[in-house]
Amino acid sequence: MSDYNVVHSKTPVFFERFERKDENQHQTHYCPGCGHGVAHKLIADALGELGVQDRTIMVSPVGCSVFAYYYFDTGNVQAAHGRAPAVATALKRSNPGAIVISYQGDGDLAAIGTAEIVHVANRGENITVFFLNNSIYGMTGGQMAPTTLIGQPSTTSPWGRRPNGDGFPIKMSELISTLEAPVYVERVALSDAKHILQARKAVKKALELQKQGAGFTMVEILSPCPTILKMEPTVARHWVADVLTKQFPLGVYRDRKLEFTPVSVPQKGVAELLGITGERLTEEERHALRQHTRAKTIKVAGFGGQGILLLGQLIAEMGMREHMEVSWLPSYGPEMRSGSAHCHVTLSHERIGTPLVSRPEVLVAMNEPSLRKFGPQVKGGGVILYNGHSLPEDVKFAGVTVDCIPASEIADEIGSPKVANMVMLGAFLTAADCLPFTAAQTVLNDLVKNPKLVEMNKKALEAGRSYLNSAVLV
Ligand SMILES: Cc1ncc(C[n+]2csc(CCOP(=O)(O)OP(=O)(O)O)c2C)c(N)n1
Ligand code: SF4
Repeated sequence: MSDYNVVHSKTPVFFERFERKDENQHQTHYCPGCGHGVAHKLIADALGELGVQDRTIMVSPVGCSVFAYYYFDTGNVQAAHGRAPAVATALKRSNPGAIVISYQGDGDLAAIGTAEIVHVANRGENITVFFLNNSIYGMTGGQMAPTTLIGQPSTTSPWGRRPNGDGFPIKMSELISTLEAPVYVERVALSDAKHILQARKAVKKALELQKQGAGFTMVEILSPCPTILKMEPTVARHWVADVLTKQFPLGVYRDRKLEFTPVSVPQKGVAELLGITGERLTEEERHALRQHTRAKTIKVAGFGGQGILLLGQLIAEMGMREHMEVSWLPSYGPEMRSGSAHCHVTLSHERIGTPLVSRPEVLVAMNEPSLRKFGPQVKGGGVILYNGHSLPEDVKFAGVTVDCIPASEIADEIGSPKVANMVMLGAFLTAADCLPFTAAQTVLNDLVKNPKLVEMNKKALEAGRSYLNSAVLV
């Protein structure tokens, strides 16, 4: 009988079950013997020991570890390939109290993301980067990485990497530690128990330094990828120890105090920084003020030069002044004039999750192509406002209200084709009934500086409203 108990327990920093494929919720998606799983465990243990799980945000990359968010019960953000350090910068600056981790593979960090990592390190952002160097692109099946060794075959260098043409392996820890700002850079290896213990210490130290606000920290972790290297897991580990560490020597490359104060962000909110705070309202007051507004998702579309984006901006501005949550997302082609342009606008009484409006409740279509393109996306019960006397003969929409307003003609009569968007705004406010008409007049007074234009715009606004009202009466 043994005189000790073996206790297998999982740190609570990992989810109890990994909510991925039904039958595999007790295990990760990593191959047997992969270093990612070990690295995850070291990070999770350190977060638990430092008591920072609840304020940690993990930025996972594109690569085999793209699913890190299935495992870490922390904040999680998935970044575009190579962009994790830039995303981590934004997260840290907007949440200075958070522990922010950028977790990246060697393809992610040292190829497509070279610019991001260099500049983030150079600015001394107070984040921690865990850089998994397995010498190859794992997820995509074994292409040459910037870290691939001389002579090492890959699917894109089956003859083995040759300096002449392929360049030399990039030593990121050495490169990053030539910069002034980083405070701690160490390279470790997941090759055997002794080295994994050293890696554990390095991981914890980097996070502890971030917790103290010390500055930029990075741990490069040499890691086995048995699948792509076509090795048994134990052989892959030996390979890391015997071969990979020869090219990438282990050790501490930087460990010092920062000689300047790390990036400190003013603790002011964004609105305060932009000088647009206005009065501070309680949620009840805000609620009361929103009584005469209604939430709406809107798409405004047409061609460049028709004031499409401005029309969307004005609607968003009006909503904001009515104490609503708003978003405005433009989309336009490379041409400044006559290319297609559209914008997504959301007016809401709740915080907005995404600025994308793929099923609008209201479509303002300033030309025929945008009517044909976006009309079918309008939600049942929604409204289409079309710039024209009538719909083209072959266009029909079921379950939505269609109002045709010859806005361009009305604008010509007023004196400028440019105010067609204001005619449509007048019609929009009447048909969509989500914002008070007076809101538009106030916004125009404040935003349009030329008094002549203000008058013309107001006329156009009124004309749009009257046209729609009279059309409804007829
Ligand atoms: C913009 C973009 N380019 C290329 C890809 C394809 N891609 C996905 S993962 C990857 C490389 C991943 O290698 P690495 O960062 O070393 O991570 P590993 O899979 O080895 O952990 C590439 C090139 C992509 N997803 N997005
Ligand atoms: S391919 Fe390599 S890096 Fe990716 S999960 Fe498998 S062993 Fe790990």
